Amino acid sequence: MRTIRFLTAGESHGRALTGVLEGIPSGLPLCSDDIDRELKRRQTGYGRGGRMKIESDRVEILSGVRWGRTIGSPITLVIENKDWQNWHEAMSVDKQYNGCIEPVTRPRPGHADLAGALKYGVHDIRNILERSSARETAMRVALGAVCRRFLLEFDITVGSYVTSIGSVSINPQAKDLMSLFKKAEASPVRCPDREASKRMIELIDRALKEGDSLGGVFEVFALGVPPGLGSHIQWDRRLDGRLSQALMSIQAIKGVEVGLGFKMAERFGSEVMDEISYRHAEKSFSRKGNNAGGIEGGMTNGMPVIIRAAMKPIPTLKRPLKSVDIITKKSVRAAYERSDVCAVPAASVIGEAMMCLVLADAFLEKFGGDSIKETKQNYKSYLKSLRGF
Ligand code: EPS
Repeated sequence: MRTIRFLTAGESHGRALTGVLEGIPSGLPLCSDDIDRELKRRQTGYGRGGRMKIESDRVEILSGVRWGRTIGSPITLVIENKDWQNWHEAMSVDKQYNGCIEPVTRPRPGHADLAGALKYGVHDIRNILERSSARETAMRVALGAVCRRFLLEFDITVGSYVTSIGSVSINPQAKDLMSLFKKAEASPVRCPDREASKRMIELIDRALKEGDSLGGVFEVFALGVPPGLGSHIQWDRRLDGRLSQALMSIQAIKGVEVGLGFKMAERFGSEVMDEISYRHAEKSFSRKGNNAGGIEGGMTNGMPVIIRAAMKPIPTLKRPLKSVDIITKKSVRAAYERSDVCAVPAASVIGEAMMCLVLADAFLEKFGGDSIKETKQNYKSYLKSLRGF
């Protein structure tokens, strides 16, 4: 990331999650409702465990905003963990509580547990799992919501929908991404197809009954993105690479595709390239299809940006898999603490947040500006130059 930088901090059962976001220009209207709305979207979704009944995430803005507008300084956000009241001794920073809770010694296959314990030299896996937990994504969504608010000033909107959970999948053909999004917003599993939603819910119920878990696939899109974000000139400037990294960094994501993705590799070139035409009336180039997912040569091409991500099933299983106790070295079953059965609907909202963070960064890289007014002037002049191209 270049113009936008951010860090998150906080443990899953610690006192709070904290985030610092730097690079948002001054003058952007921003209030906690803009962020809380997104936090709420992340918390809904069929298949979550008991924790979501405890948490009702709300943000507090600690810096970077004055009288409802950003002032250009780092924006600090805090989300308190309500579950902290049950964990304040077990997760205390104070050494007097040392040993007040049994250490976690049975690593879960597929989780960060064992690799983290080996790497950080700890014999209590809690020191690893507390930070590797997807609880951290609440803060990513909060930071992404600030970027979403920024993108809105430029009529860029970001949405998502779930296309599969376990073996139940849909192949959305609709060209109107916004209508898919609206339907997904009304579905408990964020799937635009009502029939498939029902089957997904049934499958989640089955997994719950069997002490198992499920993954799935979701698509994130951005509308209104101008051509020219990202660049072909260097590997780390390519927007598809930057978006892929951002999506892949979400806990449990194992695959990312841009546009037609892997399917493109199965076809002839003549079948998959999006042919170019020119609309004289509007003085703009256009495409019939969007197999490229809005990105060519690492740059946006003016079509909707579409990226797809695959989430593996959650590794915390009620019917635990075989593992080894890291102290006794004896064969055991992995540890189980309350967990989600399926978090794909939530992951799609997190995917939107990551898309917002990357697009805001690429947008500011291209148009600059220390105030929203300045960024808007720069943007307007670029759009004018495109019409005169
Ligand atoms: C998570 C395990 C569960 C999830 C948690 C992520 O938490 P707990 O162990 O406290 O029951 O609910 O997700 C969240 C708390 C959240 O806000 O998304 C894990 O191990 O990754």
